[in-house]
Amino acid sequence: MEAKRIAAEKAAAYVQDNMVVGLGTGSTAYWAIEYLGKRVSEGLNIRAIATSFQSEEQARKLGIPIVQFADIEQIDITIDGADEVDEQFNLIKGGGGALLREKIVAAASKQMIVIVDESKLVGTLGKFPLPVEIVKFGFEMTMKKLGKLGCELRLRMKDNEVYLTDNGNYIVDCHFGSITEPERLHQLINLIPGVVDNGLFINMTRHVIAGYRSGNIEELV
Ligand code: ABF
Repeated sequence: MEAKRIAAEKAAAYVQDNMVVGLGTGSTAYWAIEYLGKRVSEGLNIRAIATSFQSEEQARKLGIPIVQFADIEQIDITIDGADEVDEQFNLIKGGGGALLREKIVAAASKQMIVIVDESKLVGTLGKFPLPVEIVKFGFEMTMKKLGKLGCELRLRMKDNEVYLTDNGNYIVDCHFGSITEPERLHQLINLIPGVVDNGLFINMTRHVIAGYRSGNIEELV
């Protein structure tokens, strides 16, 4: 927890007055939202867009003003976590189920800071199962086609029910083991009818902040 918290605090310090801020999802982004809430209570003037109902609720409770896409031209900075980060800053995201909103927010942002603890830094992506958001209609067929890409896959469940995203879709967790061509895989997955998007984030960030259990912080740019 400490490693996530210190990375989040460092990232939150990049936020300046009058910025529109994208708020990530997950236990690392949680800390960034907490720090931003503290800074807002001390007078920082920002507007924010959240990547999940959960983060939006947290932000509202802290008094961070929430806006919608109709209210803004673009997002100045987004701070979000990740499940894996490789040396080229390609990411796997979506373990928390918010990958689609996270990608829409990241794509609308001038810059994205990714905050992780050291355990998320990897040489090659793929040990963490890649989350793929799919629509309900025909999901069995969509899953068959995903399986043909060479992964072991599982429909995500929660409390004995099929897990539903904030967008009312399903998530399939695809275990590839090793993803040697992330950009190509990203394209192949998104070409399958029924797939909404997948958790590979390619060339979406140039700034990663990693917290270490030792208390050190590494900024990769
Ligand atoms: C979000 O939260 C997701 O994209 C990712 O799945 C997850 C990271 O989790 P945590 O910060 O809780 O380790 O950023």
